[in-house]
Amino acid sequence: MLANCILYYNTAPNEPNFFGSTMTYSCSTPMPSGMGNITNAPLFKNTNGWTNLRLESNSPCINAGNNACMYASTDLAGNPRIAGGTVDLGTYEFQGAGLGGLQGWLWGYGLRVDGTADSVDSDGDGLSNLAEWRCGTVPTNAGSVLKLLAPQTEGKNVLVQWLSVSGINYFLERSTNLSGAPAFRPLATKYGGAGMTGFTDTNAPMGGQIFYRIGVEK
Ligand SMILES: [Ca+2]
Ligand SMILES: [Ca+2]
Repeated sequence: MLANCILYYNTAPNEPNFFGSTMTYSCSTPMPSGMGNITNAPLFKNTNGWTNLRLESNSPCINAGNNACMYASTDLAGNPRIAGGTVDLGTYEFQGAGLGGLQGWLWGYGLRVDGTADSVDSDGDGLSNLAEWRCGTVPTNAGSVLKLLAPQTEGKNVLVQWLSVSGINYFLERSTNLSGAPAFRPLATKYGGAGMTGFTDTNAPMGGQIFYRIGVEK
C-alpha cells in the first residue's frame, strides 16, 4: 500500500506509473483506486534532468497528504516532514518560503494551495475558504465565521451583533423591503473591532419586518 507518494513521468508500453497497486493520498495518472489521490502534474522544480524534485509553490501535492501515513519526522532533505499543518506528497516537504497572500494563508492552515481548496468549505460553517480569507476568520474552525447573531430588541432599539476580527472593516445595512431599489441601505461603514461588534439601531422602524446584513469592506 502506497501513501503520500508521487508516481509520475514513467514510461512503459503499458501502465507506466503503476500496475495494480492500491494507493491513497498519492499523485499519479491514470487515477488510482483509493482515497485522496490526484492526477494533476506534481509540478516539480525541475523535470529537465530531474535535478530538483522539490515542489513548486503552486504544486497540487502541497498539503495533499495524510498525516496518519507518515513514517519519518523529516523529509529527504532533513527538513520537517510536516510544514503548514499537513504532509505533502513526495520526498520533499514544501517549507513555505515565498508563499504569500491567499496561498500562504491556505498553506498555514494545512490546506491545498493550487486553487482546489479556494471554493471548498473545509470546516462546514457555510463560508468557503476564500470567503474566510477575506473575512479574516479561521477556515478550519466552524466557530470562527462571519455571521449575524440573533438581534435583540431594547425598547425601540435593535442591537445587532456579530463575531468580528481585528483589522477587518465591516459594513452593516438594513432593509425593510427586500424588493426595494436598493433593497438595503447603509447603517454603518468601516465599522468593527476585535471579538464582538455590536451596533445599536436607534432608528429601527416600528412594525413590519427588518432585515440586517453585514459584509467586509473591499
Ligand atoms: Ca468555512
Ligand atoms: Ca471558519
